[in-house]
Amino acid sequence: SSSDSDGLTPELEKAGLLNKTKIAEGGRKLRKNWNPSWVVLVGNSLMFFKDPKTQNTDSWKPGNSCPESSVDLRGAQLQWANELSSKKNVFKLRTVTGNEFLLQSDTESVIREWYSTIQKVIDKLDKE
Ligand code: I3P
Repeated sequence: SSSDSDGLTPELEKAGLLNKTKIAEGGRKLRKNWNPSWVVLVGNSLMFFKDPKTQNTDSWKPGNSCPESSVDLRGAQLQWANELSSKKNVFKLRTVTGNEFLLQSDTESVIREWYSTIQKVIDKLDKE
């Protein structure tokens, strides 16, 4: 990997485009607002960036890559949640702070890989 496991630079585990909506903030239900999001899993954090295709080019440059939001995966919970959406291939991510997100891909293999990669990080953190 690019970080060479130096113990200081978090490992880039995975990155890709998913559909995302936040459905709760601190346990309070929110109205869904699905949007494509560039999702990056680095170390213990899942970071959400604007879809590079829909934003202006200036805001997607190296060094100008501040995430829209970031989720700490320590203590987080994942579950398949097809009952929570009319879309297929949906899972729910719940943080310890009671923020809930749905993540979705039309491609089943894509969403399965994300689920298992995030679950592995959560499991690793649970053992620490
Ligand atoms: C919502 C929108 C969402 C839909 C949600 C609707 O309507 O159509 O896409 O979620 O369904 O309420 P609005 O734009 O008026 O807020 P899914 O696409 O995940 O089904 P829901 O209320 O049953 O969650």
